[in-house]
Amino acid sequence: SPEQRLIRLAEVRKHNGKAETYWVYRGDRVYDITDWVPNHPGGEVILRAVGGNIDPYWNIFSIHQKQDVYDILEQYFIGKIDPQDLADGRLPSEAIEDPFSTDPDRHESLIVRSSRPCNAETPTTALGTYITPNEVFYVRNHLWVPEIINPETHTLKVELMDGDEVEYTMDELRKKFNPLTITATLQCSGNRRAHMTRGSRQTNGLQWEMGAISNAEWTGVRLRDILADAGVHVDDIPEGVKHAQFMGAEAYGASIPIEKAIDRRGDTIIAYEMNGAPLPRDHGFPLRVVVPGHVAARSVKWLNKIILSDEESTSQWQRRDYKCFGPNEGKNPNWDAAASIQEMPVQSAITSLKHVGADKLNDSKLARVYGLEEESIVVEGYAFAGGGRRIVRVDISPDDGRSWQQAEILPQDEKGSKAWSWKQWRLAFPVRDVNQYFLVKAVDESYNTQPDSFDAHYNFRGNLTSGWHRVSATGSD
Ligand code: MTE
Ligand code: MO
Repeated sequence: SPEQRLIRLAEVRKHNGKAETYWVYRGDRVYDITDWVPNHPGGEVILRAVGGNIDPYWNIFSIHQKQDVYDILEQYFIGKIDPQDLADGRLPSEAIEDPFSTDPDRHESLIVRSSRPCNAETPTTALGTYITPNEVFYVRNHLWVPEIINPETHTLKVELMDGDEVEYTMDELRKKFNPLTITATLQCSGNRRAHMTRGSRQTNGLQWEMGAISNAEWTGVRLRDILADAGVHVDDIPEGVKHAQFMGAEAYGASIPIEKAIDRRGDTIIAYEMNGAPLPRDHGFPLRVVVPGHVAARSVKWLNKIILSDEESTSQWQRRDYKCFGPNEGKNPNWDAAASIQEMPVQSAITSLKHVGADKLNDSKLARVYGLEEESIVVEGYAFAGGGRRIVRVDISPDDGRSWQQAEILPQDEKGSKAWSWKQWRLAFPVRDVNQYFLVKAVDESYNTQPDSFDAHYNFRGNLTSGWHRVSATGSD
């Protein structure tokens, strides 16, 4: 019986990604998972682990650390590691091939929150620019950047409900479909999480300040057109087709409701260019989906497969994260019951305070732009709303909420069917009207606005932080 069978480590190693049958071990138990591989929800990334220990991978892909997954694995149990291979009764610790070694170089001004995987904010000065230059666009990677993908051979597969697959080369995508350029802001659901932590209490996750958001012009082809070409009746979607799932080459995955995928004015595109250049490696080279107005987690990078399905993506980033909870819900909430984040709520932040002293009124550009007549502070920032809802008003208080004024929203030439991009705004206050704290809150065209306290929308994951941004008149927040 398998419980009695002893297997040498060297034997396990032979059943690696190049073999015909695939083995892994977890603890001292060995499994032949050959039959499971085609069913693995995360795709072929599982082949990285075969021939060795699964634990280091499950530490990275933590969705596996639960009973149902252990139960599946147990079905493939074939024997135990031979005690001869144990040192001091323990398995030798196994170094896995460093998947981050081929990550690209990055611009030195990015504010790095974690380096492996790379998570880096746009520097605050660049948040004042309408179009974020590619090299300072924030980077949010859950895993490694897939090794340089050859755009000549890269393909996009579309799997239909009946299991049929249609495949497109990069060349076909460019030639067969009309290109579309949209200006769209991407924002991580964790943007401003550090503000929630400071304004309420500890939250789990990367402690982003206000730079997990950036804006770019994306060029690609409409997902709607690709689906139509693949044989989907985009104007009369069958009842059972509910979600478009996206898979990235490194094993990340997410999905959006089918309505967003096929909406002619929804502008969901399969992009190959960012600000007129091929997508940089960090941002999905050679292909990513851009789902404007939705949380950036759905804009899957290094896209290689789209699956139409009656259910959401089974990835941990759809099912176990990028969800929000009540202030009281602790660290073991009912994940399945919570809705996946899709469209973003209203957001705004103060990105700069510029002091114009009385001595500079005659010779500073700021003083001329604003027609300043006395010592003043110029406040600048961004505002953004999801779902293509336009920002219609930005309210600024120079005195911690006692009085308010409306900022000037800068007009911008934005491309796309709806308001997919952030707005830059600014306003000047005479120093004598300023009292301790500046506040900002924005309003979208549906008159949605932002909560005034972090406690009110506290959630232990610190997702969708959108409380009024409060900044000390001396610059700290
Ligand atoms: N796509 C893949 N393949 N892998 C990822 O880790 N991260 C997602 C999304 N798409 C991710 C991905 C998240 S959470 C965010 S916020 C955005 O990409 C970040 O996009 P950016 O790095 O281009 O700013
Ligand atoms: Mo994100």
